[in-house]
Amino acid sequence: MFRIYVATPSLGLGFLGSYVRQKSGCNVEIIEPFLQKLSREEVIDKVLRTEEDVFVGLVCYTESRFECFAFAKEVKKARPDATIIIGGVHADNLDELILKYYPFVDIVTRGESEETLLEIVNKKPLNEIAGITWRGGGKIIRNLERKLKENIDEYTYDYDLLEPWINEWKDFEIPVKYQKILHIPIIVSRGCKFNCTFCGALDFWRNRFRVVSSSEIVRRMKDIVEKYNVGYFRFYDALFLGNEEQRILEFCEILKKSGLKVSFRIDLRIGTTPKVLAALKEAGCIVIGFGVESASDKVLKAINKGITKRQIIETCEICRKLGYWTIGFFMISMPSEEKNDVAENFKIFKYFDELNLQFFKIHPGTPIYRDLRSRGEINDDLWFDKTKTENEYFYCKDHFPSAKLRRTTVDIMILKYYFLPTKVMQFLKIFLVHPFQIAGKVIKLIRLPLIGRLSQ
Ligand code: B12
Ligand code: SF4
Repeated sequence: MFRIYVATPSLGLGFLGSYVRQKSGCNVEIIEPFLQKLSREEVIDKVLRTEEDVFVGLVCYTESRFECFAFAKEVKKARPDATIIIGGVHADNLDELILKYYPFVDIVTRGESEETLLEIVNKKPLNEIAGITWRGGGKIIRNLERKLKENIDEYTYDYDLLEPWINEWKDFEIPVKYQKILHIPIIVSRGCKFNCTFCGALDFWRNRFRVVSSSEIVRRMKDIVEKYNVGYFRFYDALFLGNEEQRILEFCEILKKSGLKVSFRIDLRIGTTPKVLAALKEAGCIVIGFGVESASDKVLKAINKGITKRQIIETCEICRKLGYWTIGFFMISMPSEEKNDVAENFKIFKYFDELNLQFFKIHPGTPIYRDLRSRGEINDDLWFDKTKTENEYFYCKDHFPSAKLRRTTVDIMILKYYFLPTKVMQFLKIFLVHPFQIAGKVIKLIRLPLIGRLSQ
């Protein structure tokens, strides 16, 4: 199973591979071409050398969709007997169209896919497998939806599938002193209880939020520390433990009692209470990411973020007092945003230790997309027309005024931010430990446009 050009090991593939291997005993190989530095030809060669029945699964994100399909096409050409399976968040919404546009794709799995993939690999008749869209008798057939499991403790992630290169993975957004210890990515929940209009999480996880029990999370952490001598966990959950106060306090208590001494990073909501922030700090949390998106109350309201500029500042100040390293995730070109709203963002950057800036892009399955589609202003052909990819940023100009801002205007604002004395000092410190990382960032800074390219 493989995925294209992403620096973080795929969490989805890890869960799928682990489950299928545990339940069927078949051989599973996860290929991360980017992390393993493998060329397209080398990956295809691996497929060609496989002697048994070949099931080739590909992750499909909106951003990587064209590479994903180009790859699938080449694999099918090289190995016509291979079953090409596409899964992941982009495919979930466009299953039938993907099969219509791309004859080399055999099956699209919709939503959570551990059970679905297991049944495919076990060769259950395709018409009996819930949650797939496939080809049968010259037609595209959409089977019934798969019911989600209540308890996700059973879905585990076997890191040995990522050996030996898992030890090379690093979270570069954190303080330098923590970059010397071994890192590992982890995720312990599925879904989100909020409904920001630009996000597809609610739709993809069928309006459900599920989380692994706190005692099981701590057991997994202990196990990973014993096996890999890891000292730093990056939790990739959209919001750590759903941002539920009681659940987080219980987790901190169990972690403390376990005697495990590790550092970790999580994402939380702006407005999280001082009590929760203090408990997490005591338990070993050192870095918190906040999905801020904008510092303009008007924009925050338009995207249904449910937070205010005042709360952003208050939460950052509490974090500063507690000694956290904070990362602010911002987006530019949001609905209703104008030039002065963008300027608001720049005023608030100083409250964060690290920033992650992106230009807003529209995605299928999001409330914004559905709204525009229902008004006839956009249609699904967009996802299949390569000439329109750049337009994903800007085609909604009438609705998103700041999308009209020239890229260079925003890039200059960013450059000014990165040349603030505090930022220059921070870069210098990191340079002493990781010269190549900083050299890479500087090259990216010089090569405008900047935005969206500064994150990992
Ligand atoms: C964690 C996360 C990340 C991590 C990814 C970690 C990783 N390497 O896996 C990081 C921070 C790297 C990340 C980056 C981005 N992310 Co993100 N991310 C998430 C998040 C918060 C959770 C995903 C999750 O729960 N994973 C857990 C596993 C179990 O789920 P999964 O990966 O989806 O895999 C399951 C199924 O999708 C399916 N499946 C997946 N792959 C395959 C392959 C096959 C063959 C099969 C059969 C099935 C299958 O089965 C898996 C197991 O059930 C979601 C939001 C949310 N709450 O859902 C957004 C989300 C997935 N991300 C999103 C986006 C936009 C991005 C970025 C483009 C952001 C950016 N502008 O840079 C990047 C690019 C990602 C990329 N190209 O890889 C969007 C996706 C929109 C889209 N249509 O593509 C989401 C939905 C949030 C949103 N804003 O709407 N992300
Ligand atoms: S952006 Fe984050 S908080 Fe908002 S719905 Fe998506 S995952 Fe949830």
